[in-house]
Amino acid sequence: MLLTHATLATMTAGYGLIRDAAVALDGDRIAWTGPMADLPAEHSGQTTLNVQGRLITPGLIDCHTHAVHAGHRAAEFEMRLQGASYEEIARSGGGILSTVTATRAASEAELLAFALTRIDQLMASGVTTVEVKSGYGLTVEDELKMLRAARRIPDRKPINVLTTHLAAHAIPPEYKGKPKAYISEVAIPSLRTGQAEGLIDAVDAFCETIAFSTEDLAPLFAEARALGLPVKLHAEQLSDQGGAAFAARHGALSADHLEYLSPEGIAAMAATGTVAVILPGAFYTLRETQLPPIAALRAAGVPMAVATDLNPGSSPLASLTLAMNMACTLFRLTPEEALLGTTAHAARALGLKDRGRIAPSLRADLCIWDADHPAELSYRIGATPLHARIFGGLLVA
Ligand code: DI6
Ligand code: FE
Repeated sequence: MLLTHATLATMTAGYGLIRDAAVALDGDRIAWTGPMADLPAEHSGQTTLNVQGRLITPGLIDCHTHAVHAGHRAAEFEMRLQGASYEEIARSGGGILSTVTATRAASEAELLAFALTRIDQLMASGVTTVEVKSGYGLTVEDELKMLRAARRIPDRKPINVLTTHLAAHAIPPEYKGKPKAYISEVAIPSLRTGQAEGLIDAVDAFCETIAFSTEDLAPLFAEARALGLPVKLHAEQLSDQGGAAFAARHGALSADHLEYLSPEGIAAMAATGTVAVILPGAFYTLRETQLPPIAALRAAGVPMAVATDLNPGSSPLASLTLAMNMACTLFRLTPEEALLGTTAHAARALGLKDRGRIAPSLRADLCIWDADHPAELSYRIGATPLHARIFGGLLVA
């Protein structure tokens, strides 16, 4: 296929904007891109789609979601509106643990069906690659069930899925007060089995007073590295636990949330090239007031990604373009940073080198937007100006 008359945001250097551009595809790869005037003759005979000046960007990448889970937590939303905090709800056995109860009761097929609705919503905002975490099973079998459900999503929808093992998300009631035993008896065994079954792309954990300390997590991250799996971490979301620096010491792909990130954490991330994944949906939902240190991350040259954190508790947000809007308005990212955050930098947060930009040999995952400038994607609130997606070289709408 040959796409012509496009406004192209290649995301190769900033927006990498090219007007009157063409993109030639070869199977599921990009073969050529540049100004139409420079189109090599070999591509001019291909099946042509004239996009009539519309904006084309790389397919968006949502690099942090909990899209596989059962149930919802609208009752907690009401409790928070009456003054209860996220931590209070978690400590009284609600929060993540209420989703654990619902997820344990669901079958793999049910979890897949629940996820597909959410995946449809993400795709409608332009997502072509999504990361999905486990973390609501908290037994070996239930964690594997979540990962298997996530891995089945691409059989049903035109989207790429990367799966992250997040057994260290919360301490289940049967291990209350025994985080180290939970890590050695559930988290590590589920990691080993999941890796043996080829179900895991990365390992994540929740480092927080209501979850795990860096000391609890050290054996899990050591095991991940022994298995050759990259790590990432929910760090400094509600308090500064030194999580980002701990993650960076383990060569983490990303540290995520980061509202309470310290200067030392920023320096550690900058030194290892760890991506800062910012999650404005959780900030918004929890009415957090501590802003992540965006200006300092920018000054230190830490790449920033933006994701939905789609989950039933702290971020029931299923639009990646709305996450971009929130990142700009709440956190003062520029629209260019927001789009880099859902393309090139999101790919990096997942360790992917074959997508997130428009350039020869990369995957032909693209979005065609009813927009003429990329800033429009962040500027609109809850609008989905998506015209069509191209997934693996095929027009999938
Ligand atoms: N931080 C979050 O924002 C999500 N997980 C985490 O560690 C919330 C998950 C939930 O509340 O269900
Ligand atoms: Fe999360």
